[in-house]
Amino acid sequence: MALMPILEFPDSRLRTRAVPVTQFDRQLSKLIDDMLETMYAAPGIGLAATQVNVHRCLLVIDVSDTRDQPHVFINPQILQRDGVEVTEEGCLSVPQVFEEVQRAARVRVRAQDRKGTTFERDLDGLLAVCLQHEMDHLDGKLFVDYLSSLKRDRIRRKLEKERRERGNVADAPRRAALVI
Ligand code: GNR
Ligand code: NI
Repeated sequence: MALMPILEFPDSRLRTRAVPVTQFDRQLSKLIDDMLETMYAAPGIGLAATQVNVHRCLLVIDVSDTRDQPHVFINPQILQRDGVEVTEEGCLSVPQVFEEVQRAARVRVRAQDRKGTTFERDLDGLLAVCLQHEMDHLDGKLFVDYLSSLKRDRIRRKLEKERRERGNVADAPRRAALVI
């Protein structure tokens, strides 16, 4: 297993659109395990492949308090959205920034598991919000895109300044508190 570096806004690679996963092999299984390890270590409740610079339609989530209920979604598609929910979101690719975002409260998703088997699930609560946040990453979209351009520019300048002060070291230590 290995930790993978997480790209940070405004890195243009976060704008890449992911392409479908077609090979359900050992290499995919290792990527999933590395993404789960990276998500738990960060710590975060979700991670999209885009954030670790792998531009494939794949994401992992664990919203459990016990951090022992991993979910893997490969080639996810939302079949139905219902209701509206506003949640204060954070993102491992936009560290230390928390803002309210409005999303569907419930979603029906179709996806594949690590073996390639297709399944459908109804999600609500944080799991539904997190799935939508992760699926945005696969489309090259970030939660700050829902904010005003003024706010987004402020966030960009703040993160660029912090990065300069850290000396532009891609992985200088910075452990955030678990973002929920
Ligand atoms: O850890 C995370 N917390 C979170 C909180 C509210 C809504 C979405 C998220 S996802 C985020 C991890 C992350 O950046 N995933 O892409
Ligand atoms: Ni994110």
